[in-house]
Parts: sequence; structure tokens; C-alpha cells
Amino acid sequence: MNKIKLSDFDPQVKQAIAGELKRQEEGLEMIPSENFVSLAVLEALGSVLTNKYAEGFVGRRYYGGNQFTDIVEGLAIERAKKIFRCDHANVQPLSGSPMNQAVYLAFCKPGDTIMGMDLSHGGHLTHGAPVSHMGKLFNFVRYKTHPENGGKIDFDELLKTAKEAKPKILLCGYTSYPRDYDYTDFKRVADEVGAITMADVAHIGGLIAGGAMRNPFDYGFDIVTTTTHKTLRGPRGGMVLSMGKVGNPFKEPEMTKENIPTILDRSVFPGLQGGPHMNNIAAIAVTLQEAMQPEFKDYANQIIKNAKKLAEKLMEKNIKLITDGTDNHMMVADTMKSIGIDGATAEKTLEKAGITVNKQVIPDDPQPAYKPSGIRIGTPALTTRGMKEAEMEIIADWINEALVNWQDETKLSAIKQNIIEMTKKFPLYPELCG
Ligand code: DSN
Repeated sequence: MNKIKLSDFDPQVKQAIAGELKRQEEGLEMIPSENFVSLAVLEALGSVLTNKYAEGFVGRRYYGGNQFTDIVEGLAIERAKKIFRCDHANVQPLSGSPMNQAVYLAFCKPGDTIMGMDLSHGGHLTHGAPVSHMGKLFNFVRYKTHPENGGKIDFDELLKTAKEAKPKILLCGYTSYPRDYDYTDFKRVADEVGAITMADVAHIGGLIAGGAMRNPFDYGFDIVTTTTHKTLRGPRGGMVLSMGKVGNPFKEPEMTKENIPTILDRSVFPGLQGGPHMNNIAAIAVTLQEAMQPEFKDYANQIIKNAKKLAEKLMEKNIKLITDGTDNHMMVADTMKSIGIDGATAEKTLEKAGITVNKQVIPDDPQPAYKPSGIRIGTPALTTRGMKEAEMEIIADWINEALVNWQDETKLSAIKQNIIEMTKKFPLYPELCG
């Protein structure tokens, strides 16, 4: 076995990791789907649990030697159930896409209909974008929002479409939508057409866990999926949460609503995945323990306060935001309309100034996806560093100044220097530096 330290054995990888740590330390991370995990989460992720095969479920594995993996997976499941107030949690999905795929494949046959939000209006690739495998396998019927009307969904229209389409699953959830959903209306429509209700809260899972946004289970939803690495602030992973009776996953259950948890378990394994990543599941257990602490509530609420302040200040500077504001942790800015530059140029410009965002399509974007009209901006990672409204006001100034002066390299470098100074006051991992 190689017993040499990473720095001696593979300095190239060691240096790349050090470079990434410095980049994270010295920049403003404002991609809404990114965050910084704690050292406890990193410790679990880098643990010997990565060595273990654990195909199967707690107490029912296909391999021996799983007494400790059973402990960590059991803890993750119980904590997830408590936080999200549901009957069952499957914590094995490797990330966001497989977690959603596991749900579709559990209840739908090829060609069956699922309704989800249009990609350019905020839906995710796995919500049926035609370029995704899911979009090809199933008949996705996409609904849209009214971005100039506060981003609302017209539920009379949705009901009419649902009656015609007869979806097996009515899915709500988003990846670039700055508003909350009306779960009551979704449930009403789903009940009228006999569809399963599914909410993909990948982005806002941490906001729900911290009580800062509503929990779809409180509105009678059947299934909720969430990633663990966004606002929930854990390792990369996914969870499928559900209501119903948990049965033996090795026995094929009847296709009833009551059996949803067992049907989902079987869909994740052996349906879709093999061995779960147990080091990741241990890190998810730690993440959920963190999410149960009282300070996590403050964190979740502060993310939204920061986003609202940032949105308000950007709009004051005439930066056009889709739906004119935000209810959650993110905003989508139409840089084409506001400054006359596309999202790819805006993303590059901000990167030169030390701010990381991502280019983003806006509803019914006339621009191509690789050069869309906007950018997506979020506050979870900066909130983890301890930044509050006062910092958001300064950052709004820098974002605006950088975008307006996108061709002025001197100005962009000056902003970057200011950002490096600011970030020193909000150290990320002091224990890992120096
Ligand atoms: N890539 C994630 C995001 O940035 O929102 C979704 O998969």
C-alpha cells in the first residue's frame, strides 16, 4: 500500500486542492447551489467508510461486515425523517439526478406522462428537458410561470393541462426559480387527476430543514426529493423522502400509495444503483445532525434575509431580476436587459472581479443556453461564512460596478482586491490554512 503523504506522492493533486481552497477562501461564492461543509462533514467524507460495500439496506445487506455502516445509515434515515416530518427516508441516491430518476422509474413505464416545470422557467434538466434521458424516456408535459406577474403559476391552466395529460406524477420543484410554491394548489390539481405529488426541493432543502420555508409534507405531498449539498450544507448526495408504510424491500409490493416507501427503496436499489457511498452517507448523517441544531434555523433565515437585501440593492441599481425579487436564497438577473451583456460574459466578468456566479437561461430565453440572457446569484455560501445584510449591500455595489465596467480590467482587478480584503474578515477554514 502507498504510505507516502499526498504532498510527497502526488504534489500535482495536492497543489490543485490547495489552489481550490485558496480560490474558495479569497472569492465570493455566489452560485446558489454551492456551499461550504463543516470540518466534521469533511472528516466523515474522508473516512474509511469509503472502503466498504454495503449493497442493500440497514440490517439487510448483500455483504458481511456492515455493523458500522448500518449505524451511520440508520442515523441518517432517522434524522432525515425527524427533520422533514415524513415516514421514510432513502439516503442512498448518489446525487440529485439519480434521486429524481429513481422516483420516475418507480412509478412510470416508458411513455408515461409526468408534469414538471419548463427548464427556462426554473425547472431542472431531470424535470423532463428534451435533452435529458428522462425527457426521452417519459412523456414530460411542461408547465410555465408568469415571470412578470411575480412568477406565479396559473393553477386553472395547470388543472386544464393536467386533465388532458393525465400525469402519473405531478412534480413541482426548481433549480432557478426565486419564489416559493403553492403546495396546496399542486395537491388539489394532483388529487383531481389522481397523480402522485412529488416536490423536488433540491435547492431549498436546507431552508425547509431550518424552518425558513414551507415543507411540502405539511400539505399532504407523497414524495419529496432533496439534494444534501446545497442549502442543507452537506456532502454531494440526494435523499428520497416519502409518506406511507415501510415494508420489506426484498418483496415486491402492490402498487399502492401506502407502499410508496418500499417501492422507492426498491427503485433506488437494486433498480437504479449498486453500492451506496457509505462515507457520503456518514457525512449526510453529520449534516442532518447539524441541521437539527438551533443555530441552523438562524442560518436558514439569514440566507433569505441576505438574498432579499441583495435583490433589493441590485434592483435599486436597475439590474432587472426575474419576478422582481426573491422568496428564497437565489435570484436570476437579466443582464442582457439590464446591461446589454449576455450571461456568459457576465459570469466571466464577475469571475475576474472575484465573484463566482453561473450563466442562466431566463423564461423563454431568446438566447442560446451557452450564451443565455442572465446569471443566477445566491447567498447560501456567503451566509455560511457569516456575512449579513451589511455585506450584501457592499457586494451589490461590486456586482453592479463590475458588470457596468465589464471591459475595464483595471476596475475588475480593483474590485477583486477589495474582495480579498473582505474575505479575510470571514475565514472559511482557518484550521486548514497556513
Ligand atoms: N446543478 C444544480 C444547480 O446548480 O442548481 C442542479 O443540478
